[in-house]
Amino acid sequence: MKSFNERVAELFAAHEALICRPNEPVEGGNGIVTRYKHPILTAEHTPVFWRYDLDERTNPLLLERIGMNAAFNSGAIKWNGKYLLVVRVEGADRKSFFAVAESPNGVDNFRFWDYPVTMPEDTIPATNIYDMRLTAHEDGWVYGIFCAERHDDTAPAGDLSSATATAAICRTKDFKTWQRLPDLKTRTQQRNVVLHPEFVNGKYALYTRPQDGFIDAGEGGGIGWALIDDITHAEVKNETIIDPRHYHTIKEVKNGEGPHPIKTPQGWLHLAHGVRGCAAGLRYVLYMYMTALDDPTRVIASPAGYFMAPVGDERIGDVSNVLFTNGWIADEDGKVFIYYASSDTRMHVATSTVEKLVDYCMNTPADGLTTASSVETLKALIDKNMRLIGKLGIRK
Ligand code: BGC
Ligand code: BMA
Repeated sequence: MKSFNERVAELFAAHEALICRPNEPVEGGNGIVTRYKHPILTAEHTPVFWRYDLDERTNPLLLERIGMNAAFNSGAIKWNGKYLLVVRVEGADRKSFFAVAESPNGVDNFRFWDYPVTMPEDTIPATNIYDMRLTAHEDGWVYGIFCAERHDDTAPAGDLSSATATAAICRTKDFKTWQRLPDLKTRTQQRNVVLHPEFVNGKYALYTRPQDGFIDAGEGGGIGWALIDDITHAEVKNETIIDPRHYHTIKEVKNGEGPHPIKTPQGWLHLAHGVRGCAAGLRYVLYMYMTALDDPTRVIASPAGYFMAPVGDERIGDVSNVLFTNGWIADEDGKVFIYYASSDTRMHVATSTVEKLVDYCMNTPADGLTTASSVETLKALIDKNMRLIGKLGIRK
């Protein structure tokens, strides 16, 4: 029979082995992004000392006391040379909270800091908080905008599911102490609100996602944009839709900005999620678009279809058929680390470069919105290739 201390040591050793497991790129793919073999964070990556009471007197059987369910939808930032994620960790009790995990190389060895984030409340406390977007703003603060969810008390008695989604705003300079600012004031509910990293006309600028209800985007037409006078009392006064939803596309039902866009010489590079409905429920995929440098609201490239969709094990989880992203990091050398979660369960990384992603956006045909148009687009590429294939003598 192993002693209590031996069993504790085993728990720590197994956890350490999981965290230090090297990740490796998956060969093949479409040339645009490289996926990695292992998820970078799961519930099992949370520290042993979050889940177990390590005192033999109070936990002689060494049972798990606080279950962790998932580690997903993470904000991302490069900080003091480290790849930092502000992870949405969800306990077995269905409450999400934020916790920082850091890696030396962006693809493996992600380790949670010892304590989760203590997020101050706004005047009305939230029941649940999730999906933080991080922005190192030119004003010197790092902002986090996330969704604060509260029960909708106007719902009929007995309806325990109606809720409200509000954009909550906080800021930090060290990821340890977080200052909470008042929640965003807006005409509608909001999820997927993201702070643009630069002032625009001297104002803070937000990507928004107005929605009629907690789930339904309704008349909220897509990804919006709003200029904010005072971030410490943020209010959306005018909102324009910059990337609309459209019938029979990957963003028919909903869409939302992912992390804030990356500035490139060719324009702002955007990563977003699009949702469509089907018999199996909602299907979430990632897509990209670009906007003009001199006018971040003007779309200059809109490649058709999804950029990444769930594959293999990614398809299955608590909310299956979902890829979601709210974090990416562009290194100085142009390498891009895309942090995405699969099926509301685990975190992954995929890598690319700014050059490839801009090429993808600029040169992938746009969506013609009908089958006939898609077939014409396809035939144009085949025609071009047929001439080349003849010349190259690739095919007899
Ligand atoms: C969940 C989110 C989800 C939202 C809308 C919330 O209760 O925590 O993950 O996006 O509902 O379905
Ligand atoms: C949402 C998002 C995410 C989640 C997704 C799928 O609306 O805000 O939190 O990943 O649904 O459940």
